[in-house]
Amino acid sequence: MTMEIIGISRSNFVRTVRMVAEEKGVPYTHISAMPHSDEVKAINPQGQIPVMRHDGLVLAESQAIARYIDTAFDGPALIPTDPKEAAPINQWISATASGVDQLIMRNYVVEYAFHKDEDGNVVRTKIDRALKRLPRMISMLEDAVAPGYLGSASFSMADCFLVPMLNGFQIFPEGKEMLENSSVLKGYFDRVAERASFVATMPE
Ligand SMILES: N[C@@H](CCC(=O)N[C@@H](CS)C(=O)NCC(=O)O)C(=O)O
Repeated sequence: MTMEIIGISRSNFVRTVRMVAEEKGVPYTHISAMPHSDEVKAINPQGQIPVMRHDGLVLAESQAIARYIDTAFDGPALIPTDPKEAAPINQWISATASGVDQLIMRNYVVEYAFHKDEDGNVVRTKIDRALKRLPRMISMLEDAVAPGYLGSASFSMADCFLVPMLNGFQIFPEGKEMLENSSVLKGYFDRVAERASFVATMPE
């Protein structure tokens, strides 16, 4: 059975696991479904996307799905097999999927996109708080991508986690400005954005 990746294309974590599948050359069907829809809750009672179905296996959590795709199929390894080379990649997968996602996506991008008052204006409380903390995080990421990719000189699964977040970040004004003022991070983003896996997973 062809693997099914379930969740709307606008979700950064759905894009991450789709990028992993694209990088590996693994065929999959993308099924668009909102968080908390019946189709998603049938697999993940928490209602979060992405979820996945493959060959009798149903799975939630982007890290678990990405690691399954990376290890169950042929294709280039997205986490090095050498433990010392894998360690920083695993560190950055964990950091992006937790703290970086929380600040960039939940407290900035998602607030901009979805948190509106009754007149349709963006509610800026969390955004303004996030803006105070974002420069430090952007500076940390700027240092982390200095070798060429996130924590490494080679493309890896960690980049599949970070780049969909940066893509959301640069849609909104302060995010765009911060990225443009961070030349190393911007160069990194532009480089990864040229990859076929990024182009093929563009949100609809
Ligand atoms: N730990 C989860 C987080 C997934 C997540 O936050 N997905 C978002 C969309 S990008 C979602 O489903 N949000 C709805 C919610 O949290 O209720 C994972 O890594 O898969």
